[in-house]
Amino acid sequence: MASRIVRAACPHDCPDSCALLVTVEDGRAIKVAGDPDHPGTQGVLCTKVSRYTDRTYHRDRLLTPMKRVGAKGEGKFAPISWDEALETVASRLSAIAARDPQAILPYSYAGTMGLVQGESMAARFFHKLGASLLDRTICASAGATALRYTYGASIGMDIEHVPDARLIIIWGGNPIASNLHFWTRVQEAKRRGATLVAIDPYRSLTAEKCHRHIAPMPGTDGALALAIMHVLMRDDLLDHDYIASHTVGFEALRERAKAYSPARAAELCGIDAGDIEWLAGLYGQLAVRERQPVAIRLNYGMQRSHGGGQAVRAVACLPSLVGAWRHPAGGLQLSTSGFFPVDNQALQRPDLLPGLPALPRTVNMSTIGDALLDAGDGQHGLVGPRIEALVVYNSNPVAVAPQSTKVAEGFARGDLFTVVLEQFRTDTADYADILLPATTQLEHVDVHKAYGHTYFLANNQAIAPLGEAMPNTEIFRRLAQRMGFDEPCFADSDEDIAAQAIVATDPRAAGISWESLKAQGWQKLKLPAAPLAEGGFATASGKCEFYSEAMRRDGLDPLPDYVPPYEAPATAPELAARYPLAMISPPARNFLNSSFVNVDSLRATEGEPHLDIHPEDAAPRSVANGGMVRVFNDRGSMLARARVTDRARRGLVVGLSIWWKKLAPDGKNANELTSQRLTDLGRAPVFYDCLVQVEAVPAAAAVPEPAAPALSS
Ligand SMILES: Nc1nc2c(c(=O)[nH]1)N[C@H]1C(S)=C(S)[C@@H](COP(=O)(O)OP(=O)(O)OC[C@H]3O[C@@H](n4cnc5c(=O)[nH]c(N)nc54)[C@H](O)[C@@H]3O)O[C@H]1N2
Ligand SMILES: Nc1nc2c(c(=O)[nH]1)N[C@H]1C(S)=C(S)[C@@H](COP(=O)(O)OP(=O)(O)OC[C@H]3O[C@@H](n4cnc5c(=O)[nH]c(N)nc54)[C@H](O)[C@@H]3O)O[C@H]1N2
Ligand SMILES: [Mo]
Repeated sequence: MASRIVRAACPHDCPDSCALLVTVEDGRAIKVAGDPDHPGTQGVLCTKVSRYTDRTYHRDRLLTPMKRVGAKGEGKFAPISWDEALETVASRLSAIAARDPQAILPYSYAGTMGLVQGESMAARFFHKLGASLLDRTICASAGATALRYTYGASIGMDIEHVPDARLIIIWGGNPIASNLHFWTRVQEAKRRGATLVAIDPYRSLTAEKCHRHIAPMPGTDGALALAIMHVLMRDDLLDHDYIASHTVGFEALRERAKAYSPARAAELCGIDAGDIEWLAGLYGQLAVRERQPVAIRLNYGMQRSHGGGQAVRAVACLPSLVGAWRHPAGGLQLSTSGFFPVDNQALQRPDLLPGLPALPRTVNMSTIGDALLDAGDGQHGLVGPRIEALVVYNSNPVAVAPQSTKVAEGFARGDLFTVVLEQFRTDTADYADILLPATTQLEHVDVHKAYGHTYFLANNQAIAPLGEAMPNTEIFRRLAQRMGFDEPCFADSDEDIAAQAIVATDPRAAGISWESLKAQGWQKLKLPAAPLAEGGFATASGKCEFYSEAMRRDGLDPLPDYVPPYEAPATAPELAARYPLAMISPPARNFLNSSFVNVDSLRATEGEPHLDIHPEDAAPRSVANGGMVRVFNDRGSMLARARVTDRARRGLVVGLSIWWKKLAPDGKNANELTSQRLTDLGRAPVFYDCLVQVEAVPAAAAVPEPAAPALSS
């Protein structure tokens, strides 16, 4: 049998961006493995992507264009030709654009992280059209904004050095589930004697394997970080040289931190002051007195509350106070994406926007529910005309966007023209007027950067597209042609686009090109081992800005502070009286956001939607382990199977996510409960700033069958 190995890249939204080796036999992909030579991947894949062929060859793959024949949301479609599909979309969009192109909104996120199948041809198309711009805030913008003000970009330490760290603080992350290849390195550090600390309200798979677990209430990390600073300053555990040479605003920060004694922070966070003293003491002692590497893996958990931006800013200041950046294995990593010289101008062609400098309006993806329900009168916060057409690709907003009752209500609008490009009939696809079949990663070309390491990766096409599926690029290329867009960039092939993605003149990309990547699979950026040892930050001052003049100019608090959650007893006592439990809904290990929920073997491992609740919160509610519960607040409700466990601290309930609504017993998921309020920085969602109440569902009240039949088999 003719067998060959194709070098590819995992497309999913995960810091690990693995290098793949795809075995193809007679035109069929039979195996997807991790590249043993790639230092990040080390030949190991997560359970999800090791079964990637189950995704590509899934019985429910969308393989022809379709039009809706039932009610919106019902999921009834009939196949149509590509010709009819493209003609319908082009003529509807043209008619709307003739009145006001801003009434058209593209909605996309990171279904694929590829630079080609993400925002390249699609962005060119919508720019040329003059459609509304999308503010892509749903995941990382609170922390990215905080890092930009503090360090100038999303940059940090290289995790390949983590095995040398002596202390590793995993702060608001669950790498065993969401950053597996980082965890491998942490285990190596542990074997070499490092101390591991998890800061997480929940005893996650990761937290239980750390030496110490500190469990603050969600959204209180800013207070904890300021109290650590307080101790470092009080006890003079500071790198005075680093502070003098590479930071600005130390005295102002000292004043701010004075207000956060360990005792006060302990009360705000719901933890022991002794834990704060211990952690700050160890961090300062190792870094300053012993000059040993101390690392912080800062993640997304803490960003999803009102004060998520400022919390990241406060934590991000710590390594500069103790000079942790001096060592390759010290410092902090939230994201490495800012290191990559990617040519977004070439990929996305913002110069095609009509009428510069008057840009089209921008719509925040995190408040898509309200935006769709706005009649164009601003009553729901939309600026500008009513949204008349929505084109969704690389995203499943009906499942993943906050306050999804509103999102679904918006998608159900009879006068909204909705196009969805998808691999599967997701909760969102069910609302499409026109549903277009997209290829999976094995069927198209792409080039990838990463946010957890510093390698560019190539994704060579392994197999021909299945059925009539097409890459996103090809769909937008054909639409552009139908709309009469004749700029040469609309004729670029996917390989042309891949070649345009890398800024060849940037020294970090020396020796890296699409041609070399294609052949080698992956190449590491040229960066020093400790890129921030000598400061050189991308801020206006070139330093780490404890005090940010840019923030002051932008009308923000120039110093890090603790911004409490919207929904907590201290800030919303009346609400907390009715809904006394804080709910978080972080990723389940076997799902990738809402991707893979429809892969039977992975869904079987997760079982059904669960709610973890502490025994002392369960008892007064007569909630039994294994019993059904209803979780509710003023926004909505969902059913889940209770797990009575002290993994959830008192006052907290945890519903691992993100379930497809139609595969849940009541057709609902955690986003029925979340709100559309936004973070202090970056206009990001506050998924984990959410008060609820929980009640037992009597066994007699039979659990309804799944709202929609399980997918056809
Ligand atoms: N298997 C799997 N991997 C994934 C994903 C997935 O869905 N599944 N999603 C990917 C994506 S898009 C992202 S953004 C990342 C997200 O992955 P992470 O950065 O790890 O972030 P979360 O999973 O949101 O939360 C991680 C931990 O933060 C805790 N947490 C919640 N609220 C707080 C808080 O206020 N403070 C603190 N200190 N901790 C808190 C949660 O209990 C959870 O254990 O993972 C990526 N990787
Ligand atoms: N309650 C709660 N909600 C959350 C979160 C949470 O922790 N809790 N996490 C939030 C976070 S961090 C994020 S990043 C968002 C994630 O939200 P999304 O980025 O929307 O991620 P997915 O849910 O995985 O949906 C991606 C979709 O893209 C499709 N897709 C994949 N590749 C392609 C392609 O090449 N072409 C096309 N056309 N489609 C493709 C997949 O089939 C999938 O349905 O969710 C957010 N929502
Ligand atoms: Mo994310």
